Order: sequence, then structure tokens, then C-alpha cells
Amino acid sequence: MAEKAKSGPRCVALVGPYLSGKTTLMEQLLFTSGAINRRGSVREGNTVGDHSVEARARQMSTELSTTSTEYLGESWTILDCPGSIELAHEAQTAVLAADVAVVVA
Ligand SMILES: Nc1nc2c(ncn2[C@@H]2O[C@H](COP(=O)(O)OP(=O)(O)OP(=O)(O)O)[C@@H](O)[C@H]2O)c(=O)[nH]1
Ligand SMILES: [Mg+2]
Repeated sequence: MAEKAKSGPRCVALVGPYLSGKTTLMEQLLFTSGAINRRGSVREGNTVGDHSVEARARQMSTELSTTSTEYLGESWTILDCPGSIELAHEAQTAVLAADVAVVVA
């Protein structure tokens, strides 16, 4: 049987309302795909997505966060967008670059 051809790198934007779970979902995706070996939490302030001092202090995403991982031999870039309405421009920029957007609600 012919092997499935590998695709080029893919980019997914995680978008959705404030505190809907986007950063937590990205942490799980990174953990499940093996990019990190310990799953952090927003409350403990040790997620990959909310890495900035301000994000950790506020327990919310305060800027776009970019990570990458591999899954089934394919390369994925994940864009974790802040949900706060004041930061909507960050998500709008991300979806222009992404192949697909996942709406977390
Ligand atoms: N019970 C439960 N809590 C969750 C789940 N996902 C996230 N949370 C909690 O909800 C809160 C917000 O989660 P985040 O992952 O920061 O949500 P977010 O969409 O990234 O938030 P912003 O980037 O600030 O918009 C945190 O306290 C999480 O622990 C879930 O699936 N179940
Ligand atoms: Mg977030």
C-alpha cells in the first residue's frame, strides 16, 4: 500500500472567548504530541502559552503565543490567541496566517 504523502508545515490558530480554555488546550496538544513532558496549568502559572510575566500575573493570555510540535510525522505550528476583547487584533492577525482556526468555547 502506498504511504500517505507528507504535507508541508501546518498552522492552527486557537481562537475563542476570554477564559474558554485555549491556552489549556495548547498545553494538552503539546503534551499529547510529546513536545513537552509535563503538562502545566494556567492557575499554577507554568503553561508554555502564558509564558510572559504579565500573562502569568493576570492568569490570562496577554499576547499571541507561538509554539510548534510534530504529530504523525507532520510539523504543526500552534497560535494561542488571547481571548480578551481588548486584544482581538492579535487573534485577527493570527487567523490571516493560519491554515485552520479552532474555535474554543
Ligand atoms: N474545568 C475545566 N477548566 C478548564 C478547562 N480548560 C481550561 N480550564 C480553566 O479555565 C481557566 C481559563 O483557561 P485558559 O486556558 O487560560 O483559557 P484561555 O481561553 O486561554 O484564556 P484567555 O487566553 O485569557 O482568553 C483556567 O483556570 C483553566 O484551568 C477545562 O476543560 N475544564
Ligand atoms: Mg490563553
